[in-house]
Amino acid sequence: MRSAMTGLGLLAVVVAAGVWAEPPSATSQPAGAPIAPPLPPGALPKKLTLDLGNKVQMKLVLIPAGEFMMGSPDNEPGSKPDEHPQRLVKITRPFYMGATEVTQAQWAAVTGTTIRDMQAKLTKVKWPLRGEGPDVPMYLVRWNDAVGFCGKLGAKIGRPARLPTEAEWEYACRAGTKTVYFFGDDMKDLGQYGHTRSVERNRKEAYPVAGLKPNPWGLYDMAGNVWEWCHDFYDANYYTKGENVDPKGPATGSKHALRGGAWFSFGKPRSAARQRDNREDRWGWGVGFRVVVEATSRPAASQ
Ligand SMILES: [Ca+2]
Repeated sequence: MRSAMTGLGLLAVVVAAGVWAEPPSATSQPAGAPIAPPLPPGALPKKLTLDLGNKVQMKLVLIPAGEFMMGSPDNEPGSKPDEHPQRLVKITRPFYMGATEVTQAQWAAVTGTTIRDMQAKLTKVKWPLRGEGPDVPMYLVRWNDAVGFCGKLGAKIGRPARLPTEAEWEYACRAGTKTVYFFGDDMKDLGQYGHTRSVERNRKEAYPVAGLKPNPWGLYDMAGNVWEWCHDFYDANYYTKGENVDPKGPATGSKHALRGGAWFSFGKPRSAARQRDNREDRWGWGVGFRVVVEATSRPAASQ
């Protein structure tokens, strides 16, 4: 029955108190592309739960529009030049962000493939699996793999899905905070919020998602567990160029931005810390992603 439903493109999307069925849209949209007028503040459900089939769900939380100071102050201990100067960035549209990193169960429900399938695709280094299970975050994904997942997810739910921009990621991570971490300035509290080897030195694999406390906006594992791909090409100097309203990153580049640190990181997953990569295998066992779904007044397919 479920496969027949899928064939008809009738996949239920559960939103807060309501349920509707809708046809899928053709593709995902580029980051920030106009989709539909945003609803007035307060009119959007605070949470979105997507039914992906096979009893697999994806929970997302509403991130409000707003503005924040992106980057770190010059005197923040451990900060890097690519986080400077701090700049006021405006996010003009609310959006839904995955409450967790995409899990292996969610990956399988959307793509029909497993982490072992992805492992078999590795060509340069045959990394062993570093955590396997339905609630373990998906990794061994290149940027293109993550974008492909978002496209399939968007088609499945009938709403545009994509990777967060780097600005959206940091805005959501900070969740209104101005401290080094979203939980304050003191690294000693990291163990309550983030999985890294700074907390558990001998850890050998990723953790199931949402095992620790979320950030103030309900996002889990924004510090640690797996690195998270962002939409943007990485450019250390991009934010010195005045791109301050819904910035999407450079138009071209050779590397993409990563955020948040991973379970094997010894470094400090400060909210402003940036990382990047283009290598297909080097980071494969520690890089995953979370998705953004556009918050629109109507499903994209009905526009
Ligand atoms: Ca993470």
